[in-house]
Amino acid sequence: MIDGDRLLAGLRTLRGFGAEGTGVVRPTFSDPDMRARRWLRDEMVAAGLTARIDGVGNVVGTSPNHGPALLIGSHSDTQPTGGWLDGALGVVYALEIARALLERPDTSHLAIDPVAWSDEEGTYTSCLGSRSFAGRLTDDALTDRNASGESVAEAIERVGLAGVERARLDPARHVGYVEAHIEQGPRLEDSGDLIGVVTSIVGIRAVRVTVSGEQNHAGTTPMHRRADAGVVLFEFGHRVQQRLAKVAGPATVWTIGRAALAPGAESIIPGVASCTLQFRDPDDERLQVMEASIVELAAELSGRGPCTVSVERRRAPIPPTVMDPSLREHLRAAAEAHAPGRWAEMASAAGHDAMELAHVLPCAMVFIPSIGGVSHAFAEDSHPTDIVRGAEVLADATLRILTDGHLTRTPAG
Ligand code: HGY
Ligand code: MN
Ligand code: MN
Repeated sequence: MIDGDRLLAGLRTLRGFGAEGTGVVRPTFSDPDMRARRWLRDEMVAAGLTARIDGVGNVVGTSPNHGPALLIGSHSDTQPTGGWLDGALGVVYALEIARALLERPDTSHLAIDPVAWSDEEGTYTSCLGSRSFAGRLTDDALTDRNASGESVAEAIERVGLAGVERARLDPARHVGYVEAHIEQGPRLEDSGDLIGVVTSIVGIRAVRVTVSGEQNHAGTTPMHRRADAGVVLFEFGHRVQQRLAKVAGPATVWTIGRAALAPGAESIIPGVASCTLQFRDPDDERLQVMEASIVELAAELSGRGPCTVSVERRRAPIPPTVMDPSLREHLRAAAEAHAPGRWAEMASAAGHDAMELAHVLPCAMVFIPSIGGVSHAFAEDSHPTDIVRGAEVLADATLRILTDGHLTRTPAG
């Protein structure tokens, strides 16, 4: 149903915006990101849709056909040093499926609205675009900043989107959202499965741990007179590993992804030290227990001294998200049709825009294998045959969804 060569060519073109070696550097609102969004908008128009970049950077395509319409997409921004398929795969699938169905006389009446979300990766604030589209973006998020201190609002101004209307879900038109994504893990490749039908997306919590001590001279300050924030942060990092391992389940993960010592000079005892600590699990109660044990450890270290240790949430907790059963049924049928006996149902250990959209719309996701299970790295890759097959599965499921006589709006949550 889809044009595999055109699909792969589109992915390679999108890769070109911010390409570095085999990877991509296309953080939200960067020059390559905005050039990519303009290219996607123009491609959607060339495919016969209307399309625009909205007030938070979403590229939203609208079919010329009346609803019911299926939203298909993913994000086109990347991690600071990202892979070429994370997000991009689902965006180019959406473009290809919208184009292919409009080209065929027997499907040209169906409504597919493709979308490229803004800042799923959280360069400024995670899932910025899908939160906005779902009506879940609060004004305080516009003050969130990227690593160089620019706020969302300042970035929107800088790229010329200030005052541009933000696109919103049309409940009378949109009946569901489906997203294809690389698995970003080793599960499919290890099992030899070619397609993953997502059952749920893990819950995600993230805190910032800040240790406050006393900045002083690294030579003249006797060891017993120090309040070295760095030493306490490293102790926290070591002990939290042990604490969390005790409460972890089979799918629990946690990561200290960023740490800083201030002022960060070789001959100065750090007065302040901080790190991010992100943790994920399919079970929200376990996430609650994990957060409580992190706070408890911080309190113990503070009580012992000589530094104080504080824990603050970096963002509102994201609960586990269950995918819509009826949309999933169509994905299962399409997977069996294109990868008979070689597909699996699985939870997503990565976060996705569907976490936000599932509050207002039935959502479902489909995965293709990642080579070596690698992602969020320049080495991220998938086999071209797997890429094309994934698009065929999503196109087939799209047809099943839009021709399913029982299609009704049953927004989850
Ligand atoms: O971190 C995640 O799970 C997503 O790739 N942003
Ligand atoms: Mn990602
Ligand atoms: Mn992603």
